[in-house]
Amino acid sequence: MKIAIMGAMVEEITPLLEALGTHRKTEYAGNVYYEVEYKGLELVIAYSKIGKVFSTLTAATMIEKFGAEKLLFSGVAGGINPRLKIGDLIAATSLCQHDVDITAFGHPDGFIPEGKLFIKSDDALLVIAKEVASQMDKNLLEGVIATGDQFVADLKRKNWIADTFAADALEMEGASVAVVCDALDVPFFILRAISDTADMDAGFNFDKFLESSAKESATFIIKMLDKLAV
Ligand code: 4EZ
Repeated sequence: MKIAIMGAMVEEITPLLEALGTHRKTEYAGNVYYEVEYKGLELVIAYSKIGKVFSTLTAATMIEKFGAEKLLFSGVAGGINPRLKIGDLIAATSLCQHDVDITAFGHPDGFIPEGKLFIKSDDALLVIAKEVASQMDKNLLEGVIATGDQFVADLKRKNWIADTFAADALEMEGASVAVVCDALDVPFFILRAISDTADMDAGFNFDKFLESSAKESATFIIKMLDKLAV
């Protein structure tokens, strides 16, 4: 089984590479892809760079060039749901693009004709995540993740995204990865640990908690690999 694990920033994949050991490096299309064998699983790991465009390229490359049959995303996010504190984990049940706006033509926010407003994550991977959470005695919130090409550090924008999409967290890559995986029929799972709460302190908190929250997410992903390996 070949599994892709991606992040957006180098900080999001470094704890994975450190834990998983020696890897083969391939440079392709402006990114570095690391191939590792772990407990009989063939893994391809990469960070895309930030945002929907770069994450689309990386997800598609992992599937089309490297042959990934499942895709796991590990990273950090801004929390919306008040139950999410910094360091807490959220697994996306579905994802949407909060910055898509062709409402001038009567379409709802986030909707593109012939696309889907919300893309659902793979149920089997969510089941595995719940098993891992209970084994680790960790809280794992499941909910909607809203994606857009904006670092949200503004209460008005955050509340608009919360109200419009009933979103629990927001970030900049999940929905674009979901579009790729959905189109190519690859089961996917998007995990994020909260680094900030998308308010006026977001920039400061993001810098402060990026590393520790990225590690929370990566540690959880490795436990999921342990389950996928058996
Ligand atoms: C994007 N990622 C942040 C990239 C920040 C700084 C150089 C996650 C994220 C996020 N995205 C954490 N907090 C966020 C927020 N408040 N808004 C958007 O996936 C790059």
